[in-house]
Amino acid sequence: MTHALLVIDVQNDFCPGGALAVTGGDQIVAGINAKMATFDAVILTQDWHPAGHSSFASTHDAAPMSMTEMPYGPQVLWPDHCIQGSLGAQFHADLTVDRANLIIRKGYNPAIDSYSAFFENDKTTPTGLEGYLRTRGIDTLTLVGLATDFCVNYSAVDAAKLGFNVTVDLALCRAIDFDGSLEAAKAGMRDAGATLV
Ligand code: VGL
Ligand code: ZN
Repeated sequence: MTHALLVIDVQNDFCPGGALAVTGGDQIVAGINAKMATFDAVILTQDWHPAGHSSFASTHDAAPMSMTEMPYGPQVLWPDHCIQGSLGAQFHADLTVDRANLIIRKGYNPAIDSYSAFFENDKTTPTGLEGYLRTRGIDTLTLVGLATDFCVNYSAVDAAKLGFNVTVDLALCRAIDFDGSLEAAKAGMRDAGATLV
């Protein structure tokens, strides 16, 4: 077994004070750092949107957290967040970024959002992470980070569908929890075959 820690989007905009703040998002940083040493590999994801991204409410003159229909399906319209090069897009200052073997950026395609670390929201455009994991012989993943009900959820479901052994450490995740999204995400991750601890 080769076991990687996949740290999802521990960035300033998802922490208190950020543009899309997740309650308690900063509380998981020390615990994530402490875990890193016990894994064969550490991989970070970084939400990385161009200004004017199609997932931003401002791009559509719509209200943040409203829904829209994209060619690939329904899409939540978010406040502007994690704009490439901005302070909000940087990792939380206390995250031990130096331990990362790989940093994978996602959401850079202007027309398609990307919650999952594996595929954009069209569910077909790959990020390349699967190839990295397979060529390194990594077969087992533990997921932590932000937000439980969006990017952690989509990443865990895709990883399980791709055949990786997946554990989600909920104590080291925090949720947006919007419209029942957290309970739905937990059920969906379990259904996909992920283990929630
Ligand atoms: C995320 C909404 C938009 C996340 C990213 O990291 O969960 N959520 N972009
Ligand atoms: Zn985003």
